Amino acid sequence: MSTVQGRLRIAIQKSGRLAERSLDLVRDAGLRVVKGNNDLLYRVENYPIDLLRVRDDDIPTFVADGVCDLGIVGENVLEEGRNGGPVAEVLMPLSFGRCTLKIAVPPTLDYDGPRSLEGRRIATSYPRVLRRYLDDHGVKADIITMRGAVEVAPRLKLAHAICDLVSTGATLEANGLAARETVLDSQAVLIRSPVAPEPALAELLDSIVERMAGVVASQG
Ligand code: PRT
Ligand code: ZN
Repeated sequence: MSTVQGRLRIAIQKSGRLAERSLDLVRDAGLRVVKGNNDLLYRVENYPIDLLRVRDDDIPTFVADGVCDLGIVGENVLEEGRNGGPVAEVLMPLSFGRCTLKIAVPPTLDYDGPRSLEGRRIATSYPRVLRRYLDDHGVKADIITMRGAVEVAPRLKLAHAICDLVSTGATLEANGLAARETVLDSQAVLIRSPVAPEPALAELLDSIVERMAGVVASQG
């Protein structure tokens, strides 16, 4: 599908925490990005490449299905999206967008390891990743899925604990929650489609990946 227009497609987050750094990486790799006449698509003027600007949650599927050839997304989103279908290949970590998916609890919950979560209710935006973690630790707990504002769930008595992304820890602290377990360490990664591009674009794709690797390496 990516090949119908004779152009490669790279999926990046439209706006949010990864958007700017993703665009920087593309530019540093030598791609001259120009805004198209719509917000969704930016064009690269010196190569047959388009940037598809979407919500980060859509990126793993677009790349896995071959709608896009490359993508930049957080490992947390990639892990949550795993559903037994085709998967994008992780080419390299990008050293930005670092965060950790953690289980955090209020001081009122007597905590002594994952077993303390048995029979409890945990609010999260990452139900699949959390379920795998709980299964691995032999813990049976109820998961309630929230799209945002997960950190307020204990105060509203919606849940006994939360499982959410943490970077500075300020959000947990502001909500009187203490981090107890690390479920997943995450950063942005470059992913590649399992669907091959049209032959005329294969070499370009490899060279773009190589240049991005060079940029990442030079940033130490
Ligand atoms: O609109 P779209 O769906 O594309 O964006 P989004 O709202 O889903 O994601 P966005 O832009 O918030 O985050 C994009 C990616 O950045 C995430 O998927 C992570 O890979 C990465 N990232 C890095 C983070 C954080 N750090 C982070 N701190 N994503 C979210 N947070 C949130 C967290 O959920 C919590 O609410 O920030 C808060 C905690 O931050 P601290 O600093 O208070 O600990
Ligand atoms: Zn999202």
